[in-house]
Amino acid sequence: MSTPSSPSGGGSKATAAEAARNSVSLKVGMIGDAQIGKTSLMVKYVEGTFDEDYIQTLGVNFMEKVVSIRNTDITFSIWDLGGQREFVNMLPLVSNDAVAILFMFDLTRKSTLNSVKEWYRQARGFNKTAIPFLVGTKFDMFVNLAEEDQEEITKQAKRFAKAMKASLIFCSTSHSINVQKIFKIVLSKAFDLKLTLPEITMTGEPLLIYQQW
Ligand SMILES: Nc1nc2c(ncn2[C@@H]2O[C@H](COP(=O)(O)OP(=O)(O)O)[C@@H](O)[C@H]2O)c(=O)[nH]1
Ligand SMILES: [Mg+2]
Repeated sequence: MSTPSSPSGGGSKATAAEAARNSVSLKVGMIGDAQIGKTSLMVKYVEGTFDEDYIQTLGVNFMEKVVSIRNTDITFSIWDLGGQREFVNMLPLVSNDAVAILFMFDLTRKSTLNSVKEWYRQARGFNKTAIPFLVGTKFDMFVNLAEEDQEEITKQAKRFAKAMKASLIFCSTSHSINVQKIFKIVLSKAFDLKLTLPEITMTGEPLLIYQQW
């Protein structure tokens, strides 16, 4: 009996092409209070879907997404920590070895922005080199707030981001605002790539501030 054979060397060619590809892995941690939209953002970025039903994260969620630039496959591994204080002992799992940490808050709940201070202090204890991001969620609801409230939260978010030397991004997962861009900026910062995304700095707009403060 003869064994099936592939046309001259096809198999080995494919292997050579594969070997020419580089692959790297990028861990991104997501941290912040409960109910601010961390899990939603991760699922939206990885699977492209948004579900209004709230499922509380128990402990830690983890998802992967591969993006390719030229001949490099980049695997984002995204770690999302349950916001309840009892999960704080899992903070090292999310923070350790992360290349970037998204410190997240709900743009419609100021208390969640105040919490960022403590989240930042604790996460920095485990990881001093991760590239920090301050990410405000639910921008779709934020625009319905009174103008003074919008201004105050924006001002404080800018102040925090400056102090953290963090990029500042306002996003909406439900309305697909700035979701992809967060991870584009992570990528550009991690690999020192030039990015041509225009910044958005005006109050009332979905902020995108990622160059120098
Ligand atoms: N309007 C609006 N609701 C959102 C958005 N992102 C998340 N939510 C809702 O906020 C709630 C909490 O979301 P979840 O991702 O579970 O928050 P987590 O506890 O931080 O992981 C859910 O009911 C989501 O549907 C958003 O961009 N806009
Ligand atoms: Mg969650």
